[in-house]
Amino acid sequence: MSVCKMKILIFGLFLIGSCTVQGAYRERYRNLDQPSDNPQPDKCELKINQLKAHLDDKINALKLDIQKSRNVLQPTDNNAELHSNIGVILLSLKLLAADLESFGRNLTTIANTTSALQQQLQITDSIQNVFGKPSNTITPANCLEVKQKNPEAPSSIYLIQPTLSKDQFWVHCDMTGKNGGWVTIHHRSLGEEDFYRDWHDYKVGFGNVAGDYWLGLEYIHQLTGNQINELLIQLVDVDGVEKYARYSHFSIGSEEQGYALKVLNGYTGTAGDSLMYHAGSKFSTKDKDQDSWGEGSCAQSHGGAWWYKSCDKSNLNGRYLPGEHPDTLNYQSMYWDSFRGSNIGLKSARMLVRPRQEELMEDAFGDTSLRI
Ligand SMILES: [Ca+2]
Repeated sequence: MSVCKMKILIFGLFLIGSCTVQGAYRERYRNLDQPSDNPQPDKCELKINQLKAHLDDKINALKLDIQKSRNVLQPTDNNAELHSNIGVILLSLKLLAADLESFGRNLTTIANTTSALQQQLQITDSIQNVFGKPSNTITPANCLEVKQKNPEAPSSIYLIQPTLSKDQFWVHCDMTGKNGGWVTIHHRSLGEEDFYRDWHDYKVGFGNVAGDYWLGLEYIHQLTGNQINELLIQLVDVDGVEKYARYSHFSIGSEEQGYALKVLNGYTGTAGDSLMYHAGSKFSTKDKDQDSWGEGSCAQSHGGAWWYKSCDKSNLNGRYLPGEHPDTLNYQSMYWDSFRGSNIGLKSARMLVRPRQEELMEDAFGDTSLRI
């Protein structure tokens, strides 16, 4: 074969190879440049798979071209320049083929990722179909934040996450009147829930958040442990008389601190102060005696769970015994000493907390719009 023929053949081979490669790239751009009227993951995945299959065919065709070239273009003379050109062109074709293979592998990865994304979207859709779409905003830390974000928010059950809490949890928020934003931590008005329970139950809470319930010491700590809160206690006796006790400063400690009533101050109200006696005391249950009565267990003796000292001037987790009861049951009912005494059980009681704010303290003093 003459040098001239060889050069033409090489040039032709180069054109063939270039056309094959350029065709493959044109095909790629043609596919990728097509307008996407609906970029859904399933359509993207289909398109990628089609493109990959097409490129695989092109790569295989190119490999065959290269192999044929090797067979045809084996140098037969000692033209060093020609040999060198052949070598360079073959090497370029090899590199192009390698690039295409790499490109194909990347497309495979993209296809797999797209498939996984599609599955995630399907799972998310399923969850949203059951629970509704989540809010784009951060979960409120307490009911006051719920109220501030939406002044028209009604009294209801809301999901909150205090800054001390790792998890979200449901609470009842009282949004009554302009001074709402209270988290209900304790509520009894039906007497259907057993409140004579152990430490674990008082720690994690129990009852129906929409009815009679105890929020749980751990949650109360998370709500009140790192900021000044106020506490509102609402009481109703069997005659329907309503009283309240309000404390401008309220906080309970951690479990390591026995969920002690570590901050309590600033009483105002109409029910009288029957809680200050308990300030500083740890919480006690029937199976965890942390009171200061050395001879016995206040929780067992008085049938409840409270910040017993030795022992109590209030017992809102005591037995549900509305009205007057015999002396043998003295101190055992849900009572508030400065309201109706220790031998008359109340009909309803609620305890509510919210972050303390000066303007709310002034406005809400004696707020009669709050109802149990
Ligand atoms: Ca004791």
